[in-house]
Amino acid sequence: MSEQLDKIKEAIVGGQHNEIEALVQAALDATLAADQIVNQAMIPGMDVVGRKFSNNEIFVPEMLVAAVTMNKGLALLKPFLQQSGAESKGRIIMCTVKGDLHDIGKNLVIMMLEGAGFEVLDMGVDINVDSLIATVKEIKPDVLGLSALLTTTLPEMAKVIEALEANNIRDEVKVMIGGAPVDAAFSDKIGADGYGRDAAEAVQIARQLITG
Ligand code: B1M
Repeated sequence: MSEQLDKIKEAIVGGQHNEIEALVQAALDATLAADQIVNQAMIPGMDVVGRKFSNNEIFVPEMLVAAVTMNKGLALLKPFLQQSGAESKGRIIMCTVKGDLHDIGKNLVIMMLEGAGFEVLDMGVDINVDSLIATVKEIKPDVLGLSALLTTTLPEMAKVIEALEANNIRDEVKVMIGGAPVDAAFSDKIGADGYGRDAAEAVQIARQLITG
């Protein structure tokens, strides 16, 4: 069992995008759970990629191929991560903040939220404050979810909250934040309503924020 997870992790690290689907399918066939494949093989693989990048062992192109590999694997797992189909538990807008192109974590959070019955509008990546405010006014979501992976884009989250206040709509929407450099202290500091460490926690926080 762990050999299969090891192979998937290695495929992510090595950017083996032609092999990942067969490996993931083989793991599913061996009755490994989708969340186990994601949390015990794919995300740890991305962490290795990040460490290698920090150590100058690999560069942006390799990181990009690892991301392609990850996305292909996740696409195959998506139906297994989403087995709800129940009526909407609430409406959520999700995006990655301005200046930040990382979307794998955001997409994983969206998959889990949808799987838990939330209706999610994915605005994508590199979303500026003005278009976010306009969309919040139009869609009136219960929760606004912001993702950031770069320390340089974290301040964008605070800007969004300031803009909600300036537009007098701060009380109308809960703000949930997440991403590798985000923590509870940062969330408190900028006045967010909740912080999710990972996709599973994001679902719990969204539930709490909506049900009160
Ligand atoms: Co970039 N990158 N990257 N990258 N990248 C990191 C983030 C980095 C830590 C790598 C490193 O140096 N070790 C580093 C940031 C350093 C820092 O700011 N301190 C970095 C850098 C520097 C860069 C560039 C600047 C590199 C360059 O060009 N010189 C550049 C910036 C581009 C930009 O955004 N403007 C860049 C580019 C890229 C690629 C495009 C090549 C690619 C992204 C492709 C894509 O996303 N489509 C990429 C990748 C793949 C990574 C790493 C290796 C992996 C990220 C990832 O997908 N992780 C990353 C290193 C790392 O994180 N280990 C790195 C897996 C994902 C499932 O986890 O996104 O953390 P994560 O999401 C988690 C939780 O954080 C949480 O739940 C998710 C599931 O558990 N979560 C939320 C996320 N959002 C949430 C929202 C919530 C709640 C929970 O509520 C709303």
